[in-house]
Amino acid sequence: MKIFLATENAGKVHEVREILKQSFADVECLCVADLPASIREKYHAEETGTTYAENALIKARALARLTDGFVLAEDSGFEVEALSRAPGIFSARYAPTDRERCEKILHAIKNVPAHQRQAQFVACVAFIEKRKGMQSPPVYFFGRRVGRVADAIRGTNGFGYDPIFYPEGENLTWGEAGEKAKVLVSHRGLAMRLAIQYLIARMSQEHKEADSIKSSSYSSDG
Ligand code: ITT
Repeated sequence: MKIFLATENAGKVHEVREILKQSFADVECLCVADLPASIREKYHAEETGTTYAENALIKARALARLTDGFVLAEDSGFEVEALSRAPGIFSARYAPTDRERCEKILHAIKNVPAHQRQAQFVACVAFIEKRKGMQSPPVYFFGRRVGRVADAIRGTNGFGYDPIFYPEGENLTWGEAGEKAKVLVSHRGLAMRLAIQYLIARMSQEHKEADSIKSSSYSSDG
């Protein structure tokens, strides 16, 4: 089975592939970077939405314009309570690099005490199917993981804000804990697991439809 993933973020690609591998033995997950250059250069997804869902759909549609099949896109963000849930949908654009983004958050809440440093990661996965040039309506899946902001950058695993995030109940940041502790239970992992359940149901429906077409053509033959 082939799934197209509308993202240019290598960290997301890695995690989504890990999650898909847990459910499908034969999945091939192609992201924007895997497409031939002549197609890749036509991928433009300007994130002008005001919600995660709008941005996820913009990305999914941008890729579905260039290919047929199952297309997934994901928009996510880091929301810090003490910053009125900023940076939120602007998480990727909050500062130029991952490290600078983490430092900017730490600086912005440097005087906020530990018990008021709540934060959460949020993800929205959009799924569309493109067949014979037609895009299906989108289906959305959401995931959220609550926790708190660390006092300093801790660990080098993961990407983005992972080194400053302690998921609730844990005493290692995602930067320290490593991939196994994060991937399936993260905001992305939770949203993707819902998307996978939907995909499995969708594929089984497709097989049934194909079988019923086969058996009706046998009966009209015979
Ligand atoms: P695409 O749009 O190409 O998918 P992006 O990085 O721009 O890549 P988003 O617009 O969804 O993706 O921005 C999400 C940002 O939120 C991401 O760049 C990180 O800074 C942060 N983020 C999301 N999920 C994260 C995670 O699991 N760990 C750390 N930071 C994360």
